[in-house]
Amino acid sequence: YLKRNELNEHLGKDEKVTLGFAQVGNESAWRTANTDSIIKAADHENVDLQLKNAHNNQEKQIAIMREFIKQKVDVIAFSPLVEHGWEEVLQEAKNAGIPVILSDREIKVQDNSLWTAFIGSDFVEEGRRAAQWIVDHMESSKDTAHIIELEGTKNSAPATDRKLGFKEVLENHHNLHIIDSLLGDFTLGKGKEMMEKALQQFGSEIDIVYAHNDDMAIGAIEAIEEYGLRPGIDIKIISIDATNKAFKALSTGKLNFTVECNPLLGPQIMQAAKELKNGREIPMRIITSEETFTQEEAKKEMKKRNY
Ligand code: GYE
Repeated sequence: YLKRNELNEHLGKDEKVTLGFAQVGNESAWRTANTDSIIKAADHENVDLQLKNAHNNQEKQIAIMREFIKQKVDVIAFSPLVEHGWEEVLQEAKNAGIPVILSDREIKVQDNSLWTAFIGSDFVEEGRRAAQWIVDHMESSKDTAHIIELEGTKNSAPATDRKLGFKEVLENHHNLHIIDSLLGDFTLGKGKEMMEKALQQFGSEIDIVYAHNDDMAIGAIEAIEEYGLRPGIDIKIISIDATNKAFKALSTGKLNFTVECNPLLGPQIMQAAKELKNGREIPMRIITSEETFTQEEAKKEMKKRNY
């Protein structure tokens, strides 16, 4: 009888892949949808998935990757907490002959042969889109607007790039000022806490909140309501992700705009893992296409959005 490999070859089928996935944490609704997508896609694609969570701790994430290397998984994928500090563990994976996929967040390393592919979004573009909405919705181009920025995890690719893209557009509009940038860590709780702080300091001087994700925007909405102002009216709010809770807030007029960031990366990750396991080349950067949503558009799309 034929052994499994031979049988696969005989049938023209690929070998089963073992994928070690080091998820970054549970910080947001986006992340929950992302994790679900990975689990479902692995199941659907018959991938042997080892999924571990680093709870937003880089050391933990590195330790998880080392475990995967020890286990000799076929492919490692991870969503890097921050951009720097991965050289050592990636070199270990490379020495062990294990290809590494960057899931949703990019990294900064000298040697780009340390990773194989990135699957995710263009965060700089997301930041630009958020700022463009403000530019397009200012009553007069001479009106000044005071903006509070709620930033995601410090030194993470989405926080750095969403800030960059936003600032790039603002540079041509000197009437739009970021009066403070506060670290909200991509969580609802921290977003709320930082918004409370901003309100204490600036009160109704604040015209706009730019949140790097929906969860922090929802936190800001709560803080603004408790402060006695109307979110979406007295203070405009824009965010990134376009999750179901953002659609709800848009439909009730409490959020003004959200820029989509697609968390459903599971199918592409499984596809890439299979290709790598079977010795085929894959593109280095796979960027997902995305939309933006106004209050009217959110009302129409809400039912279709199940994360
Ligand atoms: O936008 C945010 C999450 O890395 C794209 O991380 C991801 C971001 C996402 O916590 O909600």
